[in-house]
Amino acid sequence: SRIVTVAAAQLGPIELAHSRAEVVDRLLALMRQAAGMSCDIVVFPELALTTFFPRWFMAEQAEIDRFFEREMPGPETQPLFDEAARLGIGFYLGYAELAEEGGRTRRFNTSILVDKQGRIVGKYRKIHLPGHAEHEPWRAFQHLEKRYFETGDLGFPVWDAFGGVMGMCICNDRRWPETYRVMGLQGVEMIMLGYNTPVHNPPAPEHDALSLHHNTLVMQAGAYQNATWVVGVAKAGNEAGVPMIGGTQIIAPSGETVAMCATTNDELAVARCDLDLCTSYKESVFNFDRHRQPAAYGLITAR
Ligand code: CDT
Repeated sequence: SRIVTVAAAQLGPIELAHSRAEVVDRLLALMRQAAGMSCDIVVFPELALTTFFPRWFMAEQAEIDRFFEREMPGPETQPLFDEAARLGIGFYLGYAELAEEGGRTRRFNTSILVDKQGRIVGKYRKIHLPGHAEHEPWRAFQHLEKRYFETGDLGFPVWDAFGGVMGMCICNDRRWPETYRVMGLQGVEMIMLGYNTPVHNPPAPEHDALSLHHNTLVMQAGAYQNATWVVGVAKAGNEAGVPMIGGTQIIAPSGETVAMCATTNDELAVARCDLDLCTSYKESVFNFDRHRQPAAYGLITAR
């Protein structure tokens, strides 16, 4: 067996007034709890350093850029890397990334994977950006990811780390089977993802009562159909008056949830994940080389 002990570190709300230092202190507390439970890695949510700012329309770029990190690690996030190295624990962290690339400023909804020595081993930029690009005042709150971020340009890579094949995605990506399959085709054994999901979806309020069901449904299906562990981590609770789902959980390659948070606050769900549990699925029902029929799937990439 190849055991990776994982802590899914759910966060309760982060308010607009909370400083980066206050949030990093919460992340450090969860990281220390995880290390105390002999975890190899702690997984934090999407945009884990600030409130979920796409819920507000902001016209001034300077106002928007307050929520972005210009360097990673930067002065306020360095303590996470130092403490991870000291404790010998890795982490996944979602944050808003501002990068100067090709002579222009680019903004992405990003996650990184950091090893037990505090070194960044992987970076992912969110590909499926939900919501809208223009101010829609009829909504109770905005979801302006299409305005504030560019579509990720790094694909869905996987990394050899923590004794296995690791992958990342972010929030809305988890609803799309292609996300898991592209990593599945690279032999992924554990997909880590963070999310910020309002209970209420303004364009489709008829789905609201099913938000937790859909969360579990897509992650369990992705895990089973691709013979991989999935670690899904929420920023939850009533944030700036907007209720966000919890439902943080760790899912085995069988599709079964093996650990789950019980609250919508800062809380760890911990599981000893045997990466070798992927093998029987990868070699039988989901032996891709034997059973997939890519010649019949052309339409998926044709449009
Ligand atoms: N952050 C993020 O991607 N949230 C979306 C909101 C739902 S829009 C249906 C999500 O897919 O959870």
